[in-house]
Amino acid sequence: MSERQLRLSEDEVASGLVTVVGRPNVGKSSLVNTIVGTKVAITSPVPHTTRTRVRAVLDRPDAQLVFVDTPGLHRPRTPLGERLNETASSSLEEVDACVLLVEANAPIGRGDRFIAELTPKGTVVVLNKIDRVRPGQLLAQLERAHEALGLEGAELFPVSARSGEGVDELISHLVSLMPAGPRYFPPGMVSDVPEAFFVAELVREQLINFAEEELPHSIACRVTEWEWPLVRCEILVERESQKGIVIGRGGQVLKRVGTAVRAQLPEGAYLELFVKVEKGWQRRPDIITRLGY
Ligand SMILES: Nc1nc2c(ncn2[C@@H]2O[C@H](COP(=O)(O)OP(=O)(O)OP(=O)(O)O)[C@@H](O)[C@H]2O)c(=O)[nH]1
Ligand SMILES: [Mg+2]
Repeated sequence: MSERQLRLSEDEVASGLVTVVGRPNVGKSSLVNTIVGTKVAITSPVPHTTRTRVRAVLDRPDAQLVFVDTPGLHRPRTPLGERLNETASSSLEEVDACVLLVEANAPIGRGDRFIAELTPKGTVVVLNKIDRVRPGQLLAQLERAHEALGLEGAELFPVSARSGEGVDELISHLVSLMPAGPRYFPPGMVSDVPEAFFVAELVREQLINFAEEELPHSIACRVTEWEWPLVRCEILVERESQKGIVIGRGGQVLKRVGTAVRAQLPEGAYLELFVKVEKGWQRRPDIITRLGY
């Protein structure tokens, strides 16, 4: 038993907030999903998938860690991009640990270093996607990470959010960093994302995966009616021409999206999808706020 555990009082465990930050697309949401063992955040091969802060709970007999998944930090080009950055950087306040995620299979560059400079002292560096590199490459990348990030003495953990390799070691280390405290979330609660918001996210995830190159950023989804099992979800696009792409020939795209989302919902769900044009919403802070971003 460690010294810290000896100091725990009866209702206390190792507990705290762990914020996960990094460039877009490095695998933050995938890692958080793997850590908590269920899908709490949507993921995609396209950058800027996550638009909100998502809290996900890892509850164990000896510990409760609340992971905070954040939007990828980047050089913003739209008011939406600025909002995403604000959400991510404000998530770095008052954390018990910070995970800076970088990729094992891509150069660690200025974008990563910029984020490293925003992180608090004692940040844990995680090299993700090790399933994509050979052992020799991984060693070289681990060496480069220290230098490129400028985080002298930072602990480095190679993982694969996809295969789960290295994730247990990372979790054990993070548990060891937590102070003693109460459980902040009730048993069984795995995330703080409201159900309706999550369904809208599932719709957006499918659209990102089906839609064409430029479209993902232009799509926003929101549930407008929740009369379980009836769920009505509105899909916003920015231009009239994008409406057709989202609907697809003969409604094919919407149909595939609906089927894929329903497969992830409790049986009997009846999902209605509508497409609406909200001109240039990415550049309109009032709409960005209304969408919950
Ligand atoms: N091969 C491999 N791919 C991964 C791994 N982790 C994530 N990915 C892929 O990387 C892409 C991005 O993953 P996300 O989890 O959405 O990345 P993110 O950092 O949350 O991205 P944003 O929300 O846009 O900032 C997806 O296609 C994932 O499937 C991994 O360990 N190995
Ligand atoms: Mg994400």
